[in-house]
Amino acid sequence: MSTKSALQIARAAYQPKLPKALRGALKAVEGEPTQSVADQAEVKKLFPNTYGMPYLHFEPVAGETAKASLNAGVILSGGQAPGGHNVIAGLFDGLKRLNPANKLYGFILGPGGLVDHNYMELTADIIDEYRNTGGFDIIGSGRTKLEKKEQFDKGLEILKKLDIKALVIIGGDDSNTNACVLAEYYKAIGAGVQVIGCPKTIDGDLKNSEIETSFGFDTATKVYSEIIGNIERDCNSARKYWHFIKLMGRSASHVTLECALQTQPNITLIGEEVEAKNQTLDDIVTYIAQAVAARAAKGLNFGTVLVPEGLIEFIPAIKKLISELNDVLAANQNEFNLIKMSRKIEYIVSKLSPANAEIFKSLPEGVSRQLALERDPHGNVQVSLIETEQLLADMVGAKLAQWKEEGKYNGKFATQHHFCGYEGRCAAPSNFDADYCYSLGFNASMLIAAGKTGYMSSIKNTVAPADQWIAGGIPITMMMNMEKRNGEMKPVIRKALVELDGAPFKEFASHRDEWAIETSFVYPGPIQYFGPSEVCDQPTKTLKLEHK
Ligand code: FBP
Repeated sequence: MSTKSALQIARAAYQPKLPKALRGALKAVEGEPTQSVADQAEVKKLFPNTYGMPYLHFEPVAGETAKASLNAGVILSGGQAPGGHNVIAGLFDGLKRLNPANKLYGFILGPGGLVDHNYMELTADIIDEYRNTGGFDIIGSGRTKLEKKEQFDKGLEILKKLDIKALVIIGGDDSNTNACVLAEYYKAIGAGVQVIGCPKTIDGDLKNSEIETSFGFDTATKVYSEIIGNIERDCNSARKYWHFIKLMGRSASHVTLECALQTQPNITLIGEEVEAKNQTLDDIVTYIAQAVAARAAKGLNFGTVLVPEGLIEFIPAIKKLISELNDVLAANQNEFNLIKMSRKIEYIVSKLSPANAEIFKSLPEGVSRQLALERDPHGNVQVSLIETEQLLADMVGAKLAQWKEEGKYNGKFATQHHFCGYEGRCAAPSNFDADYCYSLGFNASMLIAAGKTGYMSSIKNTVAPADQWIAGGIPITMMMNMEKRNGEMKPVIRKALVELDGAPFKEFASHRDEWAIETSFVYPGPIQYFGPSEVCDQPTKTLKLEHK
């Protein structure tokens, strides 16, 4: 029996669209020199060889650009995002167009594959199996942080052995920070290896004027919006549950905001707003309970609440606690590692300031464990493991029970909980992501051919049809600032959070009071891969509102 679905077979034949500039011979046109988004002096000092490089874009020229052959390597880094396979397919096709003798090697299971010399050659047969498919399974992904000179040198050994002259790192803000550090180091020692980044993450928080969106955001938000729409329709049919739906997005609330714009739920929490308004957990619970009570007064004992995964980190009091926890853990790492598991929490409480110790002790055990003990290799709190949706539903239930006793509320409140996260990260890429990713990868090969290093592949004008997209590159140092990590100031790419004066948030804010009380649900349905363009080729509402 075939191991492929009918859609997979039909989808394999899809030919992603490319911008005009990438279809034939091209030339690189350089723009103005750049500066980092903040802390210019510090970032410049740390990146003397790759700081301040100019923007560039490609323009079509007549003829063909033949190039001497070269080998390249590719790494998939961090969380999966739909379209990663197409970045690799675009990179492969671009390299082959430059010179059919070019070879592409994939490092297995993320940056660790480079350090551990775990790799495979990606041949045409392998690439063809993965065109237009979701997932990162072609070579796997991982979260190993590249930060030590020994790792860079170990990596260089295998790059030299395979005669690899360029490495493409496909990742989010942390992984592209790695790419930039690696580019700087290889340039400083004259290693002869270029490093190019590609903007990946479903979270949508790796963007700026030159990177309009990170890949995977389009597909993931469409998958989640389909699920939310289905839940809304069930909710509006049975009329007996409030559904609390947590959405992935480690820090920024872009995923939640986009899904809200697509599905018009009753309540949507946006972490960035919670922080700006200095809200407490109780403020959030009261806000939800008020909407539940207002709908109950109209006989509507059902509804939907969208909760961004990173909410907890935006609540100012908890943010302060996490920041002190980070310092405590960094300063006492050796002692902390020697302490028995059962005594770790007690140890942390003893080191915290009295105010933070009180907040820490007041949190449910699962949440305090997550904040203190279970971090990813970049030191991030693993918010996907914190059950915020359950926590909020329980707290809203308790508040409503209290209001009932006080005669302020007389409805029914039964809840269901959902987490839309992993189910969206490996979906078959939408047409937008299939085209965008292929272009990002193809464009990366052109940046390699142009001799660039420390650049991120950039495809702009993405609300226009693909042939009008603008291909080029931006220096990664441009996106950097200094932030505290593990107790030390480090250069990192600044995350793009939801802007409260940006068009997507304003659009949402202008409707939310009505959505809270009325039932204004929209049911987007599943991603369509074949059919009329207005159904199949729509970019996200966020992208359209940001680039009207
Ligand atoms: P990236 O930033 O690496 O793209 O990953 C994003 C993400 O999907 C977050 O939304 C989520 O919090 C996290 O990965 C989950 O991590 P893991 O896959 O390690 O459980």
